[in-house]
Amino acid sequence: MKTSVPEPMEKAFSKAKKMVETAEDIKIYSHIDCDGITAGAIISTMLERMDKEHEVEFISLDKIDHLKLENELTIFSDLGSGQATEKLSTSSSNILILDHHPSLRGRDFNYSTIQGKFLEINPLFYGINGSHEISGGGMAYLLARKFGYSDLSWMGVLSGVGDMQNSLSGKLEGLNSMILQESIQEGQIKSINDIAIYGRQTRPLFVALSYFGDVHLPITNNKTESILLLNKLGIEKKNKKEHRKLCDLSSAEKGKLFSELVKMLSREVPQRYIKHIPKLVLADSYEFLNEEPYTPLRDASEFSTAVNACSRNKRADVALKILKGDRIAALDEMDVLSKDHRRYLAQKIEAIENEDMIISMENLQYFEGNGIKSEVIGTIAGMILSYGDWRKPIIGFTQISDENTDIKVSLRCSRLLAYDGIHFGHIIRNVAEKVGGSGGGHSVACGAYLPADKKENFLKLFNQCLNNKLST
Ligand SMILES: [Mn+2]
Repeated sequence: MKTSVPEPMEKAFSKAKKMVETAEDIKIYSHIDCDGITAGAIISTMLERMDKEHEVEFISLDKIDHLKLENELTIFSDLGSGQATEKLSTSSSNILILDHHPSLRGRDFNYSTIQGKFLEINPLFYGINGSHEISGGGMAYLLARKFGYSDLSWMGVLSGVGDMQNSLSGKLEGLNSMILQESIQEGQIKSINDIAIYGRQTRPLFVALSYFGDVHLPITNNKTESILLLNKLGIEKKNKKEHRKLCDLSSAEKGKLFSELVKMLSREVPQRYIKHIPKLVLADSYEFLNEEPYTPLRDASEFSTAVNACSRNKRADVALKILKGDRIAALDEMDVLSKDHRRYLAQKIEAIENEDMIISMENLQYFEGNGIKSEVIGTIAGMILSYGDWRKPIIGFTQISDENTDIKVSLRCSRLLAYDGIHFGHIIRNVAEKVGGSGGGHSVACGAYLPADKKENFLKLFNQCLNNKLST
């Protein structure tokens, strides 16, 4: 079935289009993560093409309450729904929200107290799931599309991947898949059902393999074992001098690798999970055909890491330039930021591993971030998942920022738990709210914000909540 934008939602975007057309001076606040930065790039490109005066600023959620709106039109993108943005309205500034997170304002919200024009477009108002059917960048693209800019669809795909919208099923679904199809039609993307290892274009295959999967295998974090595995399968490690990457493999070679990974996983998990294993080994990947092969921009997943590397270093401006087409100056800067990002992640992970920082409770495992930047606590939780016990989720804690002592929490778990029907995004929201925080997200990747002194309480409740839910 072909997915399309529901009629009432199309109407809302038509209204949004008018708001943009009639405004001469526009400010965009977008979220400072891969999805938000890409959303900002879509809107900025769109406005530039229309010769509209505008400014983009990337912010974290805690900044929103303190904003003063001074422009004729303010666009909140990938944020704004979960905040009391209506309180910011003035008679001289209109507000447009394009978000996909749960909204504080339901359909029956009383808008009469708002002074200027206020339009909030959120997929949840139209029965569309905001965690796997459309991202913040996807929402931005649906607006750009109203102006005929379907060539920006590739960025809608990038933001969906950056937001981990495909994390559970391994493919883009719903409106995400509609946006993907438009991008394929534009000749920008090739979608390939491929082995689900990270680093298709840039990582030597034996390295990429050592990071495979959310269940601990002999090859996990073990490059020697990875090399032995490739030898055993008769897969060449090098093309002449260069290490081969996943994208260099023939389909026969990929087939051999697929069967072997399925076999290895089957030895590690209980019988009833075996039917899910192929879903862990294969996923759709998205290749940007206009980007150079063997660069991090060629593969959507690697591109999104590069954008995150910029945001972690508070250099969203670099990512914005690249997204808007700068492939020279900004690319060198991004390269440096990416190397630094990888080094940072490796150091933190090594520390967690060497110092045995993963603490196990009955139903969960956690680690104290000890200064890990809040922007990457989720990435790190995901990367150390395979060091721990795949039967339990792993939770990382860190302070939000130097100035803000509240806690950011990130959870990652094996997809096998989600196939069992556990939705950690829902659980984390409930538990966080019980201790005076907020949270949400996907079933296998989610997070929360907690008051500074609520960590112990949160852990206790979370652990209790999982009693009898996890398999043994
Ligand atoms: Mn988002």
